Amino acid sequence: MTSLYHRHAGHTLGALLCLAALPSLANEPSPALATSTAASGVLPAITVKARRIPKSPTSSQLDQRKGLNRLKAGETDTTRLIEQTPGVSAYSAGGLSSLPAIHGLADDRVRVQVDGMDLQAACPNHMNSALSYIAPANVGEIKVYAGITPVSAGGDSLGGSIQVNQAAPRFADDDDQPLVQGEAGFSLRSNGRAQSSQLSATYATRSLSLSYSGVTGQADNYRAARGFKPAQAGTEGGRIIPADEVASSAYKFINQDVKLAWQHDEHLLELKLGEQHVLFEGFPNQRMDMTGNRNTLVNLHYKGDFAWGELDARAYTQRTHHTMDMGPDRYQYGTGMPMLTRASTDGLQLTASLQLTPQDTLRVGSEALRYNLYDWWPPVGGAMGPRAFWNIDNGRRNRLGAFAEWEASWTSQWSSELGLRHDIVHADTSAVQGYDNGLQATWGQDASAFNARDHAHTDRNWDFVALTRYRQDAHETLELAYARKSRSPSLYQRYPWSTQPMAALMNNYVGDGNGYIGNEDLQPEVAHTLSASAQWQGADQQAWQIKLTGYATYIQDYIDAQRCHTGQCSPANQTATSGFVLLQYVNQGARLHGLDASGEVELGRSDTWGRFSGTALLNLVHGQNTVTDEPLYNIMPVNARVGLVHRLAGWTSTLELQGVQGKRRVSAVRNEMQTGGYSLVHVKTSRDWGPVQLDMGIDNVFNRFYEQPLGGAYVGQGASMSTNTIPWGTVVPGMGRAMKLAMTLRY
Ligand SMILES: [Cu+2]
Repeated sequence: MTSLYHRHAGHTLGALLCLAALPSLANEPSPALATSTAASGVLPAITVKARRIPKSPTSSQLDQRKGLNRLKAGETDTTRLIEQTPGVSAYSAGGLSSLPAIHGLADDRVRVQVDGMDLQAACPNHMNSALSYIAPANVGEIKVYAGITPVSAGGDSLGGSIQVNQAAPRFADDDDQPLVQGEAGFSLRSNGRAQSSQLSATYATRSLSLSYSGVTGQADNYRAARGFKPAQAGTEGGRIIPADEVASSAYKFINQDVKLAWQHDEHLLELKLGEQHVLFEGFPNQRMDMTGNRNTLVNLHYKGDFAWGELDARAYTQRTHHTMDMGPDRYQYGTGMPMLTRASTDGLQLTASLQLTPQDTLRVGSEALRYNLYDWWPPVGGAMGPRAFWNIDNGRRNRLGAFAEWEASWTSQWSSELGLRHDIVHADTSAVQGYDNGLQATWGQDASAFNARDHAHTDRNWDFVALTRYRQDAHETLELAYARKSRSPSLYQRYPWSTQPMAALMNNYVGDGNGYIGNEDLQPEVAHTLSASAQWQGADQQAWQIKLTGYATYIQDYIDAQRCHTGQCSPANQTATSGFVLLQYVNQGARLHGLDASGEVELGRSDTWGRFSGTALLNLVHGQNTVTDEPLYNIMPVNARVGLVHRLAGWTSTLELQGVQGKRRVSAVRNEMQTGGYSLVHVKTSRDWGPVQLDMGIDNVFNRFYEQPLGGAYVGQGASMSTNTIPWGTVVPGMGRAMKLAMTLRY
């Protein structure tokens, strides 16, 4: 019997039927349980009615069957893999690390788990975001909960959850013949001369599996479709940067992973070791670049099936050393401007799923997370010395959470989910200092004011989810849900303390070029979301399907920003209607509502011409600050994609039209820039011969110029260290035409 985790075999049907009766969270049979039960050769004698409840319309899963391999080809930014998932958009950042947004809530407001680990950025600009730690080549599966997130996948987050996992370990079918598998591939992109390559190998017996994978990639700065700023040198006496070149957008990285897995009967134990080294990553919407990031991960995971249910346990640890400085396209000021971050994350998770009755599943779990951050800027002389500037010294943000989730299947049509979760989030930090506390007006006063107060904060957050699902028949599923979700402020919202403009400018993770100052009095954000979804599909799922989700969220104490009016902030800063400004985080309120629609329809099929289908995706989101009555910052305007897909003899070809409305609703407090509407055409084709996969494509076929609505302010070259020494008013443009080629060999 084929063992494991990568294949559903037909003769595990008995086990699958049993599982199908258990309305598991994702409503998908667990291959682990299925195959290991079958592998033991004895199918349990359980009499149940197979009652398969369809997947929730608000969750999306991307895997090999859904064309993940084609999306991955040539991509180096994992967030971009989910850009076509309903409800998802992405803040632009560096070439490896866009920040995901779900229903207008981005970054820290989305819970991101990489291989089950809660990772977070350790940088005042969020350069090393959670998803930047896994290269697309290593991704085996992505699950996105848009909006309503079960409490087991939530906690300390508002917008939704993204779970990205490597491929499950593979084992040999029998003892005599070990499994030897591997993959090698490369990709090229014309724009920015990007290239990447990957290599992976697995050796496995029936019970042991050992894998290695390495991915490396690099790119030069990319080009927009036309000039968008004057051609001039970026650094003192440096080369002239052409008018269409997006400075500080190059990157270079190496990721390596080793995985060891052991299986015995219904038990699986996995140990993953990962090391990521980013040698350089430019950030055109930040005032500095990442000049190095070393990240080490150790991830131990156990999963077992017992008579009473399933147990899942995980322990992991992460160490990050991050350095920022002025990249080659910026002023060096004679000394550069080093900024260092060191962070550690340690996590423990334990979840048990209990099958109370054939109709009821109870899931209980607990999680502990310890996060520790040091962020300091070594002295460079002048007013920036003789000591180091401590932005956050020994910042701590620890979390302890527990949840219970009950899924019940009432009739063959009605099912429900109820979840309750409690998280205690404790944050604290040590005293700070400026470069020279003797310079009272510049560093000393702000530092003294910060050091005079207590920095410990303990938040007790409650989450609650209630969901009911009605499945009319195989063709129609309706879902109605309410969720209350809470999130405590991050360290970078609470603790950055300096109102000195340069220091404040360094604390910015939204890419708008402004400076930000923390606020110790912030309260946790609490979101109330009402969501209604429907999914309809034809008898043959390939014939057609439509998914619709409408939602409304009200967020109490939403953390927005107000103009800084204390310390060194000038009176002019409070009234400026253009230019970059200094802001301070503040609790206000927000209301968001929107609609995601997606669908697929078969247009025609013939033996000679193959199969034609059409795909469509539409996202609408509207966000308003309820205190200032202003639009929220960085809300994606109405956007749609329409695709024509052709499949014939192993070829899959796509012609796609992407349309985005202009961004007219902007946040005045941030002097957010408007962007114009645009439409782009992309084509690609992929041929899968089994052992060989070939991908070719052209993005932005007609080389249209466009401003990215979530691209942020262009501050990628020149004298980026002071507030308005670089021109305000330029949005980071999207990439001009790019030809792509990727080839993957599997053995
Ligand atoms: Cu950084």
